[in-house]
Amino acid sequence: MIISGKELSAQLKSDMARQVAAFPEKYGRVPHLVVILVGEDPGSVSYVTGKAKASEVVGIRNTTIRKPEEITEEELLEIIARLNADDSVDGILVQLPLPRHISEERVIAAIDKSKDVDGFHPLNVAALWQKQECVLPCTPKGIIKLLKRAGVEMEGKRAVVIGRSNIVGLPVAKLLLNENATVTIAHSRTKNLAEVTREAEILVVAIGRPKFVTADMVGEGAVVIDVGVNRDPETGKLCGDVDYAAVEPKASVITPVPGGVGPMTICCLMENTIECFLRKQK
Ligand code: L34
Repeated sequence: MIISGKELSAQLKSDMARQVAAFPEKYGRVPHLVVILVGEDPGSVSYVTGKAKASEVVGIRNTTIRKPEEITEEELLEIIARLNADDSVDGILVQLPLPRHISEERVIAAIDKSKDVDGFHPLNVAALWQKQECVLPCTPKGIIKLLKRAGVEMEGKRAVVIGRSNIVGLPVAKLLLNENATVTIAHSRTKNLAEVTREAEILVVAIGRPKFVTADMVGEGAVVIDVGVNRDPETGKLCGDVDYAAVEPKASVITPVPGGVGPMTICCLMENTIECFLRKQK
């Protein structure tokens, strides 16, 4: 079974569009998301464009601020301070990665926690790990939604996450734990990785290398979630971290790239923006 993130995200966005359509009358305005893009990385440009398009579909106001690669950290922090103080802004997202002369850590920490639609702010991350109310990071949230939609029971299952980034690996492991899966976090330096991953009933791959997961690494009937967005070095086409053609026959459930986790990330960003907006209304 192939789980389409494209299809599920389209359904969820149309539900949200109906919800948001009632906001002008109820609250006097619609949610407002500001996305900041520094530089011209083609991948980032494409994702930020996807965020603007999804906003349009859902009926969220979107402002995309594009700044050149050479912007200084101070200038970027000033923009964030201005958006923090602006009551008409509900969500602020700075597209990552940033150029090397800018500290991602400082930039993320500068965003007001109540407008942190990515769920990347240290206070949001702490709240997640302490089981307090928080904004859930978009990609991990989208993965759990996909698994639930596919009818995958997580409780009691052995889940293996490959990757330990702040954006995906660590939070997705935490969300799987919250669903009562037993979680192993593996990474590029895990010894005998294939032995570990073959035991996984649910395998989440977020390592960022094309065709990293080969058929011998996957157990028969496993649920495989591919978070990778890479360019295939041979064809130049978008591909995941999983050798899809080889792994698909062994998997009971698998997400494609494109059309799997990516669209769910954007869909959950829309949800988080609405959530931040609603928290401000009385
Ligand atoms: N601040 N930076 C911040 N927040 C995020 O949530 C992200 N991420 C990651 C990179 N940097 C970020 C994204 O938006 C990755 N990411 C992302 C979002 C959407 C898609 C992929 C990655 C996506 O829509 N992928 C489509 C294909 C898009 C294409 O053709 O280029 C897919 O079907 O997978």
